[in-house]
Amino acid sequence: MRKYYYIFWVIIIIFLFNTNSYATSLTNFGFETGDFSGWNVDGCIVGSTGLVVNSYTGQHGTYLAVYGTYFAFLASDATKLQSWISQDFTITQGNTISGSAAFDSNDNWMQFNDSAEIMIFDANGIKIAMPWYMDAATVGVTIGNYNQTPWQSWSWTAPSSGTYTVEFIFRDLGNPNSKVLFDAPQITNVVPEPSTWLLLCFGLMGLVGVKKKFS
Ligand SMILES: [Ca+2]
Ligand SMILES: [Ca+2]
Repeated sequence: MRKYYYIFWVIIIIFLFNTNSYATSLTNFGFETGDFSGWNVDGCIVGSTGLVVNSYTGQHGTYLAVYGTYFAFLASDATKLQSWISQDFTITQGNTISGSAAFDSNDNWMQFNDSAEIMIFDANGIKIAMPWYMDAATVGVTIGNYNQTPWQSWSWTAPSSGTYTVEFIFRDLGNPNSKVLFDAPQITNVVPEPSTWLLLCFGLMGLVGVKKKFS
């Protein structure tokens, strides 16, 4: 009977541990508050060029959220042809931040190559990675002029533990007409953190102790 009691608690702890392994240090990572809470929003005039929406219909189809109900929608107006959102996050070496992005190109790319990208900055503000990039020329050549990409996934694996910044940026040249969408940037812990293993071990030792005391 004792043996089963012990196994029961091991299973419970392993379950909790597995749940924790998909935790995220990003706030409002899927934009599910319906706004930009937790995000730094700049260059956008919220309400006209930067929005959190639950659907967007481009020239060739409608997008829905990849995760949950809402996603970020960046556009521009005639006075602000660049907009971006960003957030700091902490991540453990070897873990991955990933998400989805889409681009709706509506400009003559030979003259006005509208573009969007996702950048990762280190704690010193130095750009160290660009896990996703799309522009009107790429859409024009690979899909067709004045066309849109499907949701595309991107990911970046941290070379060392620390605090980084993820930034989604959109540059609209010439007329304000292209659009870019982002959703669900989240951190996946591929390797259990040492502290998690330590907690697990201490938990098991504690349970064995409690069991002995009352047996
Ligand atoms: Ca979402
Ligand atoms: Ca444009």
